Amino acid sequence: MIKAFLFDLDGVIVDTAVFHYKAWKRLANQLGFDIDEEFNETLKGISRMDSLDAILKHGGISLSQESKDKYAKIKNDWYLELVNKMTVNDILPGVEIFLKETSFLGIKIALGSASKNASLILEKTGIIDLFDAIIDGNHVSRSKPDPEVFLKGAEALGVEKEACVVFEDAFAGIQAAKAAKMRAVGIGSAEVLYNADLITKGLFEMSPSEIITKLL
Ligand code: B16
Ligand code: MG
Repeated sequence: MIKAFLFDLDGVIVDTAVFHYKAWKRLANQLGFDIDEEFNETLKGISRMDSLDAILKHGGISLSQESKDKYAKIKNDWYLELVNKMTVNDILPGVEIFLKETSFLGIKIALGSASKNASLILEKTGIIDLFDAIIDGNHVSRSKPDPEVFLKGAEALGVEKEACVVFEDAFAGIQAAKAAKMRAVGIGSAEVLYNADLITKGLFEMSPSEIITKLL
């Protein structure tokens, strides 16, 4: 029996990866090096500080914790300039109808994101009320692939983990879902997300009922 759907944010509900990329690239350029789109792929689903550590390593730079905190804040301010311009038009195709149909089926909905800006993004895009629980980077101490974010989501919804389905676009996110003993739907390519139970290109491709049928 499936009772809850837990959604990652970036890459599943909205495409904020492009904003993260612009802001991180600007920071890297200010520090005297560059990052490309291929490197940016490795940052998907990774927390802000872990992303900064990976970028600094990529640029061969070592900084004190104080400087890292300063640069993480500068990047986030640039990122928020872009997030603050988001509207309903930034929701990925099929997402709104998928969430409404999920709710109609009596299935609970939670967000399970590494982002500390998740609530702001859901407010800007006008879909925050469709979520029964929001677990984000402000509520967890361990990043995906640790299952903490999804286990806390199930707990907040009052649903046992075996009855939860996770929707994720990042390899680390599918690993987190599997570590939580949940079913995982990968949004993206089967080559990258080979550990998912089911793969789809996006929430526009299958209805919630079709997904449940395929998973059971
Ligand atoms: P913030 P998700 C993740 O979102 C992004 O994929 C990742 O690139 C970002 O570093 C992380 O959130 C933290 O975001 O700086 O806003 O706290 O895919 O877990 O929804
Ligand atoms: Mg993601």
